[in-house]
Amino acid sequence: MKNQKRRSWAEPFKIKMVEPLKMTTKHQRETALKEAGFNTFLLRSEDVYIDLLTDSGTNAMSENQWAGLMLGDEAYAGSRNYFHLEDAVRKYYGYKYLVPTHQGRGAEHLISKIMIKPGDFIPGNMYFTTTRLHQELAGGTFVDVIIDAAHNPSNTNPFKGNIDLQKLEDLIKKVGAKKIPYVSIAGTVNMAGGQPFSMKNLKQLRELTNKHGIKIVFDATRAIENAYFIKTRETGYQDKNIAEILFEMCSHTDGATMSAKKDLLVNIGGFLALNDWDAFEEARNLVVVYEGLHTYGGLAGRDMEAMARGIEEAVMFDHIRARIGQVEYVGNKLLEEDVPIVEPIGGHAIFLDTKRFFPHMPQIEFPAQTLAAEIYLDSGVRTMERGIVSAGRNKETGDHYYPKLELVRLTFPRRVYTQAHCDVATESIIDVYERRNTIKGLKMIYEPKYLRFFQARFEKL
Ligand code: P71
Repeated sequence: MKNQKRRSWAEPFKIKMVEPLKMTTKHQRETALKEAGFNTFLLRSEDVYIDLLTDSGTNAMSENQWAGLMLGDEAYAGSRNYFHLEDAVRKYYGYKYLVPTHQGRGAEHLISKIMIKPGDFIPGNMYFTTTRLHQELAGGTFVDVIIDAAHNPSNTNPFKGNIDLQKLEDLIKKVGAKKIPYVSIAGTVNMAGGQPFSMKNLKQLRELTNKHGIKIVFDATRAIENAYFIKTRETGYQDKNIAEILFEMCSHTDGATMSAKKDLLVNIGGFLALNDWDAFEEARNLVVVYEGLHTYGGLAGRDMEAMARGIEEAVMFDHIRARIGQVEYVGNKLLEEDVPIVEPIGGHAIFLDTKRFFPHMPQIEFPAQTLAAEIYLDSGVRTMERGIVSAGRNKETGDHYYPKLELVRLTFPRRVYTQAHCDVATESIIDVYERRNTIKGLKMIYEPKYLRFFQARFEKL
């Protein structure tokens, strides 16, 4: 080792303010977990030591963003922060028109209402819960056209977020282009394990959709993370910077929905961005019904300022390398101990492959829900189920969807936790893995109608 010179990189920031964490005992965690019905969404954050539930809205803002909060222009109409945000979205994402929304699902609601007619089909690179629900509520049917590799956790294709163009062509043939208002494509596909699509695939998708007059709506929530993978994995992009790649990606699409709570380093916010004037006009009109006036969309002026400043920081290479580097650090440590995870390691999270973790447990005993509960009990680390509970039920048959992927997600808030926190979380998972054969599944005792994973309750079998 002596001759091997190791050169590490570290985060491009230092810590100025700290938030104390409560350390709990195993007995306290047992009580908390029972009260929460074995659902990590129902735990009190106070009872959590390291919170890897989500990277959504959990970011640490910079001093520049906090300073921006003080410059909030809280006028009801025409806030200057709206115009700053509009400039930033035009500069980095390249879309012409902006409608702010309180978060991503606000934008999904608007675009679904505007573009989907009952009986339509909306193909996408794997579903996301809120996106699909809004498509269904508008009368549409989501169709998964992601490549098959995405459903296989050990397939190491570097672009598992790609769309299978043949699947899309087959759908067009079957239902007709008129019934497909748009293709919904997401950056670093969340439910596939944070897997990116390639620029090549996006360009091919553009060609195919142009031929049929079908639009592309980009879920740009984690587009910047996708851009990082294009830079580091796709030939021809090594020398381009993240901002250039982001801009090019968006240029191949017609509009975007955005949950700024991820890439854009804020705690709340989102937007719908469009190039088409007519669609924009309708969105600007609808937003006043559901969110707020079209120059604030449910946000405070200060929130829009933090978002505008967040965009500038989010496209910095040093930032995104450290962000994804932290996820890779944990993933590689788990791989060294043979803990089954989705590969390649994704952008925002590590996904434990519960079908391989608990080969003895049938899917109807909720293996991912069980594992998330067990990890919390072991160390106070909170993770999230992304399996049969999240998948919900088929609205026609009423049966559970049985997704191929039964995963537990360890999601990393941006700029929040240190390498030592990462070590604690990793070691806990390795411990649980070592005693995996002694762990029993769960049964569901309460099931809400919509997005059931948020509030469902369970009991130990
Ligand atoms: C995540 C979230 C937040 C979440 C949402 C639903 C269930 C559990 C957790 C939100 C996303 C997302 C993508 C790709 C749209 C939204 C909705 N993700 N697209 O991963 O990942 O945005 O939460 O701001 O409404 O924990 P919103």
